[in-house]
Amino acid sequence: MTNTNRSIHLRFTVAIVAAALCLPAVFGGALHAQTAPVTVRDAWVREPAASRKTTAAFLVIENAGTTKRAIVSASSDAAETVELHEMVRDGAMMKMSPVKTIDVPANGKTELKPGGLHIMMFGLKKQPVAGDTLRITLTLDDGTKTIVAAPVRKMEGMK
Ligand SMILES: [Cu+2]
Repeated sequence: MTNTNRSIHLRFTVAIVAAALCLPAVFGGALHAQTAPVTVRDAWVREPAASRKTTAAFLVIENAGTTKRAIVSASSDAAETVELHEMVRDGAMMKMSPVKTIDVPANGKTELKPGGLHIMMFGLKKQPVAGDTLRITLTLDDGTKTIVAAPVRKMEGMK
């Protein structure tokens, strides 16, 4: 009787240890599978006018996966506040408006560009000039983060 109980208890302990050992491997695998399909390219930051503490960043985000993804937030150590923005028509004027998310379709891409979607940076800590590189972190709806190195460039005309 005592022996049986002991044996059951031992087996139970072994099962828990096995589960604990397996979990990180399974979790890590799932994270990797979700993270890999989303990539960012052609990131850049508009050089702000000398006295301005605000600028915008642009990039192309591609999703090679079969699940729609979305950028849910952005941050940067170069700015106090970073927001996701779009340009919307207000009568004859275009004005900026914050958006909650920027969708990236499955097997597709989303372009953030002047006159459209962009990443808004407020309260720049150091005045960025052409040639600098700012680091921006994008957080996706699956919780993964992508760090983007965005060179600062002068705006070439208006698009
Ligand atoms: Cu904006």
